[in-house]
Amino acid sequence: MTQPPANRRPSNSMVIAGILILILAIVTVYSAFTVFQLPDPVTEQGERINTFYQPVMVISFAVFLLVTSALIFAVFRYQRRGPEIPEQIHGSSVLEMAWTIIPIIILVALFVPAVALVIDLKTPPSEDEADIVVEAVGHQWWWEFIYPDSGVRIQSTPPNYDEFDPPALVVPVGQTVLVKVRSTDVIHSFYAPQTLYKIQAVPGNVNLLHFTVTKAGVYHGQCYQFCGLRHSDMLFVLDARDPADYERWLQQTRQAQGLDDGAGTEIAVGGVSRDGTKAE
Ligand SMILES: [Cu+2]
Repeated sequence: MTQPPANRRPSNSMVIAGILILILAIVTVYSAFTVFQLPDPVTEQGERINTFYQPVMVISFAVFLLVTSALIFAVFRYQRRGPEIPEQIHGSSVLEMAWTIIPIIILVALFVPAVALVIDLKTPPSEDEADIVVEAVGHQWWWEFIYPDSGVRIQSTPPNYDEFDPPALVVPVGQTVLVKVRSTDVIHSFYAPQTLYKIQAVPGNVNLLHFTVTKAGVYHGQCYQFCGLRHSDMLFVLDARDPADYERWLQQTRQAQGLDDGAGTEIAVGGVSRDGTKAE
């Protein structure tokens, strides 16, 4: 079964290698454009994360494709066909420099923007700088939202799971929201996938998360840390509205919760007035 040396047609094994590499390339490219895409970001921070993620994914997939293709090629091309020992090569300065320097360049090029992004995400605005401050409190097993400026509380008691309507974290579009995430019992994780940034709710700790929603809409959210029997019921929605709509909702909710005097005047609990300015 030895191949004649002057055979111009590729050997069967090289045809198989070529087919495998082609399948690998198709699957890799298809995956990159589909299952490896992030949810559509709806916050400024999420858009920044996605902008960074795309080149990281392209580089990762290119390296994966290159290395795996080379491996498949080597397995088929250099399989043992006879008793003879192939040419023995001990080291190549050019190759070794290349596979050292190129990864260093790639890693440094990714490290710098990654650090800048992480610093940005990990540097929340102060409560005065933020337009809206909300507390997200994890309970076994529901989320409670508290608007400390106005006293509004959403889902302050355990929900009726038989007719469960996920509590809404209502926020205005285009304004900086500071979420103070905490827990009253075990560790939970606060995440609306389209923000692309999750944070844990840890008992005894307040973790800060900030975002500015860019597109009005109602977005799915849930607990992402297994926290007990009804973990899967720990749903919420991020309801992002135009600022005027948000103010209307806040006013109506204050009235419904008996926090407003009903006469349309500013109330002593302080907080957000009807025109959106913050009372100090
Ligand atoms: Cu949970």
